[in-house]
Amino acid sequence: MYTQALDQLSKEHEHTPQIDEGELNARFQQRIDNEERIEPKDWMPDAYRLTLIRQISQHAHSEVVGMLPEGNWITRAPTLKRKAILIAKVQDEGGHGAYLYSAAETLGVSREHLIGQLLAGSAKYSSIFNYPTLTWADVGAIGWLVDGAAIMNQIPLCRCSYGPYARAMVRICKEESFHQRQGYEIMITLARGTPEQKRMAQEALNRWWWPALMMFGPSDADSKHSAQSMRWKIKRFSNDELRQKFVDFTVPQAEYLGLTIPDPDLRWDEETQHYRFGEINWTEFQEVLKGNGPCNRDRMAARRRAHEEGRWVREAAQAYAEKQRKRAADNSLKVEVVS
Ligand code: BYC
Repeated sequence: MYTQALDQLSKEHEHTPQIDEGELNARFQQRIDNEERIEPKDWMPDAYRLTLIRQISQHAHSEVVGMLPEGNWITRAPTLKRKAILIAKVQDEGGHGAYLYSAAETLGVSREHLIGQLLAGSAKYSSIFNYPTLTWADVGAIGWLVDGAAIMNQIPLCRCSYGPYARAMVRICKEESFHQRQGYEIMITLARGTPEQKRMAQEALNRWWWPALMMFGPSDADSKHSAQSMRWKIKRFSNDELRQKFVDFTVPQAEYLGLTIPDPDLRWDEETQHYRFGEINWTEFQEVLKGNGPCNRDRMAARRRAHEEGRWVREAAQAYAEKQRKRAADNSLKVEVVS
């Protein structure tokens, strides 16, 4: 539907040569500066469209691949209540993927194309989901740290300049905030449990702390897209700003749990009123992005298998939709003949 609208729009522009590209760009930036929302049928620079397709599709892929590490624990959750909550959380992530693919489609790209890129291994998804969930405490640490980092990054996206992305983020953030609480509640239970449970919680924190900091992306000096994305108000804060906010927010939570952040350089800085933290291992980050993290191959294999195994569902849904469409067409024909 939107793809047709975009075709129509570009045809209209073919017939309005009096407005040159520079002028269109200037007007577009003015709208952004005035905090106006950009909607699918509005004119936008190709680079803006491509940046959004890149970011939104990577985000959608992250949600879908993000179902795997936790999904791994559904059959092994310690109680029925924990199992029901975890199933609901994993389903939410699938829903987030669905809203985000829809938001990307408003930019004139098909969901099939984007999923094809993921399955072919040519699309990125968040580095964090290439780490293993070794114990139940990892499910708690993911909720607390990974969803906590996700909220920090995604709340500002609710004010992103592109309307469909911003609107999708509102509901996603509400759900992520519930996810973060359920993870923290698992951590509280473990931290107040037996010495063995507390040890599990500490080990999970040790495993997830640094990968959670990497979720925010490369440092500002190495972030190739940040400057332009901030001018377009797709991003409202830089990677380092959000990472710092996350550290400031999370360290007191670890203290409340009685757990130790695995960073010997972590300290409160009175002068800046922020926590200072140690150097992130950017070599590890780059390796994970290249496909060499601990679970990259497993994650892709699991997604490809799920896609194949779900083929019959997609075909059945399409056949049903076709049958409904034919029935509706036949009925409208009958109405015409009668009248
Ligand atoms: N992992 O110039 P930069 C979730 C890439 S889902 C992998 O700073 P940008 C959840 C980046 O894409 C969490 N790749 O880029 C789900 C770029 O590569 P390309 C996902 C990364 O876009 C289930 C290159 O590095 N959240 O929370 O300005 C269960 C240079 O980076 C990463 C989102 O997707 C990474 N960590 O900023 C639980 C949020 N970081 O495209 C939880 C939306 C960077 O040039 N996305 N790269 O090949 C964003 O906010 C931004 O895209 C980023 C990166 C902050 C991630």
